[in-house]
Amino acid sequence: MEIITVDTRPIDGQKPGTSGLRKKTRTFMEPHYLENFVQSIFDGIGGLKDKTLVLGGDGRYFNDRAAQVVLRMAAASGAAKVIVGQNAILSTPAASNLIRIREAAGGIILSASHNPGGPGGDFGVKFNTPNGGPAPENITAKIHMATQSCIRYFIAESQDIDLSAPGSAKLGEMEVEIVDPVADYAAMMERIFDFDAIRALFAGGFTMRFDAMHAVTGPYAHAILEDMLGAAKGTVINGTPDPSFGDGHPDPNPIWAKALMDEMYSDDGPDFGAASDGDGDRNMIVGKKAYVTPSDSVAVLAANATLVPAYKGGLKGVARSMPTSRALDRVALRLGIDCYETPTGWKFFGNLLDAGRATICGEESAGTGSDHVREKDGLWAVLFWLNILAEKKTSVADLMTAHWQTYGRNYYTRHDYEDVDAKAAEGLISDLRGRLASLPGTEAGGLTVEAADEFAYDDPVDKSRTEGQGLRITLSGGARMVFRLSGTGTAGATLRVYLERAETDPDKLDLDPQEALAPVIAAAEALADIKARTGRDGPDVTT
Ligand code: VG1
Ligand code: CO
Repeated sequence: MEIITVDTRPIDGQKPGTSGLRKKTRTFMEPHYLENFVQSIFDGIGGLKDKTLVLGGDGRYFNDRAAQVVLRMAAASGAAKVIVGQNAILSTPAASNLIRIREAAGGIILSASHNPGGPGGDFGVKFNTPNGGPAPENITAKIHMATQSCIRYFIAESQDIDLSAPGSAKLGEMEVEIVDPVADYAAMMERIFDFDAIRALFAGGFTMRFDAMHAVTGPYAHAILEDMLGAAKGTVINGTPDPSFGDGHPDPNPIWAKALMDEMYSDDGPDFGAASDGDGDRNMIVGKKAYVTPSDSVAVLAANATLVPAYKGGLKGVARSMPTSRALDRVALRLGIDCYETPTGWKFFGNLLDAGRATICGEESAGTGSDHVREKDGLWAVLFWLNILAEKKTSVADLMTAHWQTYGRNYYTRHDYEDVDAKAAEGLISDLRGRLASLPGTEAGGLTVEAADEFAYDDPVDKSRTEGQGLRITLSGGARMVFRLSGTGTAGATLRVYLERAETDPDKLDLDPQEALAPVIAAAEALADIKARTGRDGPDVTT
């Protein structure tokens, strides 16, 4: 095997965002683009010599080509071994699990997650550390620094490695171990949940639809839900990963999973519906005519955790990202455990999970997970719900009603303004930021501002501080709004406006969220002048 040193030049903008580096697929396919970034990962972590790496991706367009490049570069950098999913496929939580159980030095996940794929779509690369979690800020900063001085990369000259079947191959000195992407993950799920109880649920006639959205969870869901748990064939739809995700948008929310929503809201729909995203770390939960907002979902999981074998001893603590609703805080208060508030992005939960301070974590963006891996985990959340329903023998709608009666309800919605002119979006944020200090005591849309600040996070474990994590404004009546710009987009800017209001009146727990939140929505418009600044009449996506 010959190792070639390729001269290159630093490429601007290779700065990992909320979750890895995401760019247009055609950008990643430009000469040296992928190679520069991969070399910078290796350099940023102090080289690969004699290390073991995990490699896989969500199967999107260019996944297969990029995987061969990473293999050749890992061999050239002296890695001892790369453990790669068959056909270079691994869901994000499955990759996290493999890194942990194989004690690898880290992993590379080829995915732009919920972003559309295909030649005209997006591609992404993220690096996970030995704990199985997304690289924290201090490491992504080192990787970014390495991209700025990247003037050469190393790559082995070789034929493609055949990844189509489990087995072992050699690339020079380096071993390539090709593994079934599903097996270890499915075994872990079986250890966490009461599969017998869920099997009995399905055997009793319980019906379900799982929409894999043509993305990575198809093989996992077929194997676990249909083969292991006995759900009827056809429970899993869109279950064959497609490089272009069926030309869809693999983001499990009521807009992009509309076909599933329509089925769940029809009169003869199934008892339970769920969906996952491109790389399998997000989940959408919907009962018969009962959509569960992700912020409520994580609260329900925490409140009922002891019904699940792996959590029967109780939770050490819980954590949510700052824009996630405070429904989880209510549950934590009652359980007498800590509830941590972190910046957006799973990397901020890693220290809390490693230190045993939190067991369950969640984000409003349909991400939920626990200390079983160090990523959010879509199918895990779905199985958690099934385990609860099997134990409680109740419907999703009734479970939600009972939950709100006990804890109160945090009405919640997120309004996204996508592909907004970047200057206009930044102008909106910086102008509002400038006015934060003067807002308390003033009126907005009939509500009074109680507090306003820009969120900064002091990590209680490693004491690092992360600033600039979103503008938050609390208002009278338990209302809150948060403004931040997305860190995962690849075109223009996406403005996210998160709106919330607490309700404890038992007669007012059954309203439509958009109506219940109308005063908060009006206050947000009054404070930030969203329509005029974005030039939009309303949000592109409402979740
Ligand atoms: C979004 C979500 C965030 C999530 C991130 C990665 O980030 O808001 O909660 O952790 O995507 O999820 P942003 O910066 O666009 O708001 V995934 O499933 O796309 O890796
Ligand atoms: Co994802």
